[in-house]
Amino acid sequence: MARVEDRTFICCRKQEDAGPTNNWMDPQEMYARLYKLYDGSMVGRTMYVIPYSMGVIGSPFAKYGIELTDSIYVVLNMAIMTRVGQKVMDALGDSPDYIKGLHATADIDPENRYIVQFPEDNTIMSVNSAYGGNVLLGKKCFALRIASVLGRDEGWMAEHMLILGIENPQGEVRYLAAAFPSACGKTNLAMLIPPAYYRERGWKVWCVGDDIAWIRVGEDGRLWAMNPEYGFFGVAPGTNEKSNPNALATTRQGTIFTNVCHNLDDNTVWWEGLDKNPPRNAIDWKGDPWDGAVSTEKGAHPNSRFTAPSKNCPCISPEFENSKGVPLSAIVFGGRRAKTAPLVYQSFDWKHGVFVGSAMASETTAAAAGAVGVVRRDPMAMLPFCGYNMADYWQHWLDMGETLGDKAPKIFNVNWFRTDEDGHFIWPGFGDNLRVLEWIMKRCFNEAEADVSPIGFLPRPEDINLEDSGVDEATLRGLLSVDPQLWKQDAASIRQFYEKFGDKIPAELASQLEALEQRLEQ
Ligand code: SAT
Ligand code: MN
Repeated sequence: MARVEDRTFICCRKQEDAGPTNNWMDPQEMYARLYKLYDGSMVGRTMYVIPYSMGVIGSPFAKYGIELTDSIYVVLNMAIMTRVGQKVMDALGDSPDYIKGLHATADIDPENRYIVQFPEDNTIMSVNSAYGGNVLLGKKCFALRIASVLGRDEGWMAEHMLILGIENPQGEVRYLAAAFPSACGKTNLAMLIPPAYYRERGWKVWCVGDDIAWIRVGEDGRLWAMNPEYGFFGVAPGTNEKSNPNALATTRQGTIFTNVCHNLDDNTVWWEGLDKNPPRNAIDWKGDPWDGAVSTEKGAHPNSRFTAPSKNCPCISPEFENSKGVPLSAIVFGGRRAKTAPLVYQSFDWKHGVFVGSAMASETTAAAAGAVGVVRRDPMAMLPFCGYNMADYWQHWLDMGETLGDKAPKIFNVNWFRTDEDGHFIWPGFGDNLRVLEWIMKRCFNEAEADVSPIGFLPRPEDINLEDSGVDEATLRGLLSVDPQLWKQDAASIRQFYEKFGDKIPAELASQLEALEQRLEQ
């Protein structure tokens, strides 16, 4: 039903290379442990061989994998999420240059569940799980954990980012990539529908990807991002005609639903937050009879999913199949912060932007187990997905900035989740987030002003278009306010987080933190 971070390992020879935020075990020890679990586990089952491509088959930026599995569920999901089949074998030819993946369902025993990356062997092994993120090995295991290591070695970046294009009334399309921790609405932002005011004036938003971006320096010296996936693996609960009509439309055909509620009357699916008419004659996600009018249990699992082909999406970008990807004007980080982070700010430059990404954080919500309002650091939304030492990963970001020079995209931070004294969200979010993205894009093309603050460049309230939004300028002023006391606390918590990495912390980030502390004092 979910990824299991405590059972996910990075097994490279030196523990230091996995870093303090990954589970580690010596590769030989781990192989020995795993072989015992795999031994005999597929007896009597069907072995499936899935050749798959991350990226457009045959393109110089594609990378290939072969996954062995005993699960037809994995086969059918992989055939939606990635490009699969003979064409991949043809493109690969005799080359040994592919990622080896082995998945065995075994007894789905949580005590013996392992999701293991061997970055030095280009190998992934997964056993005793049947959940997408643990078994569709092209996704988090390959396209993020293994690929982040390949990116470090080969001079590119594998990031946990959506990619979208914003078309203005002049018909220019400008692209951004954005990283958010889970439960911050990445898929919704990737498929954003502009508010009526914007639609009437010709604005459009194009989705290139909702989860993973492979990013390279192009021939023109700019950063180009492509989505290596071929489908969406989206959370079902909460997806509805208001929150994300494009996602709903995407699931109208060729889609696999996992752990949702099955309406037996009309053979459709249902989940909490789809509409206010739960089915009466249904089977819940566990397979038991379920009546939405009387049941106190959930019909769908909170992490129930749809697996849908990207090409079904009404707003899929015409550049989706462009193997080079799209040129990035902006990189956006974000999180869920009730008070600290303003609606949007821009970093002073690339290095400061890397600092902002390294300090990314989100406050826990009531939706997850544990205390509410606790700050969790999730740098670049990569904490569970970086295949090597996170401090080295930050250094790689800094190095990429050196390569890019003045062609580097501008880096921003957004927070859609500021709350008032009663805990209500102040900013309307969803389609109205385009108002913020418009300012971001204008900043990238020197078309908008900004104020200097201790944390970065802030929009002046008049720079964000509030026409028809229901938000007044005083409210916006509040959303953009920066409380130095809260920021001093945050800086202290960043300092504490950095200590985990010892002297591996890039000197540049240590001095960025000091500079922030000094600006706050002033
Ligand atoms: O990790 S999954 O791929 O299952 C879903 C996600 O967190 O994006
Ligand atoms: Mn994700």
